[in-house]
Amino acid sequence: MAKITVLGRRNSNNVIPVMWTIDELGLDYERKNYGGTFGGTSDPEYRAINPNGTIPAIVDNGFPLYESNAIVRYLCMNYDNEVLMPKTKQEFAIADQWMEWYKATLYHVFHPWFWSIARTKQAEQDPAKTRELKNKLDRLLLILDHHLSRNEYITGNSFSMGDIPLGVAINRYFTLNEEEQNLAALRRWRDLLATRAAFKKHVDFPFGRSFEEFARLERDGAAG
Ligand SMILES: N[C@@H](CCC(=O)N[C@@H](CS)C(=O)NCC(=O)O)C(=O)O
Repeated sequence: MAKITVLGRRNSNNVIPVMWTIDELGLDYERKNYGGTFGGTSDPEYRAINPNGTIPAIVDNGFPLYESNAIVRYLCMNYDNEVLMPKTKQEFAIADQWMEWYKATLYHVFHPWFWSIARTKQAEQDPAKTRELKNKLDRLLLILDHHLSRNEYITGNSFSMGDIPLGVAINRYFTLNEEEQNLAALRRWRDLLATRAAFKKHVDFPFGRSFEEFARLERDGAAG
């Protein structure tokens, strides 16, 4: 089996799900640093692979692909090891539904909220705006919490690809909200995911809980 090339820095919210997936599937890979302080995403060679100039992208035996959720699904469909691929078409549809819900609904609130506290200098933060975003985010997360109060994992009893992209975002949520008392089912699920070796390797590392910490991590080369 040829080596898969992943293009993207290791601390990106959208690269991490791809790395987690590759590890669960036991695939041979190399990762090249692109994006953030590494740059490279405007190079013509990169744009030929991903004309959006965003990370991640992969090249699998000459086949280029971008959009992190699409990459996760492609890898599962192509290299299923009976861990990540949902067992039935309906379970696949549920996993897919939640992956889409993450990108199409949650991300539009999660990302500005995350940016407002973890990627904005302390002096430039707007606490009222952050609170408003957090309230919106928590209302959305109640929907996922309700689902997980009745299901051990996203598709039911088994871990699957559906747990991966959301698992990365929810881990960041709880890392930034250690005192959070609500969303108990969501926390239980995050803690369950955190026991997986691939989670420990690709998700559970400092991502920078503040702009200042992020800048320090970047300086120390933690992104690569
Ligand atoms: N919908 C895209 C979003 C990709 C995206 O926005 N990636 C961010 C990183 S999380 C990016 O490319 N940022 C610019 C950079 O890192 O240079 C996906 O899921 O792959």
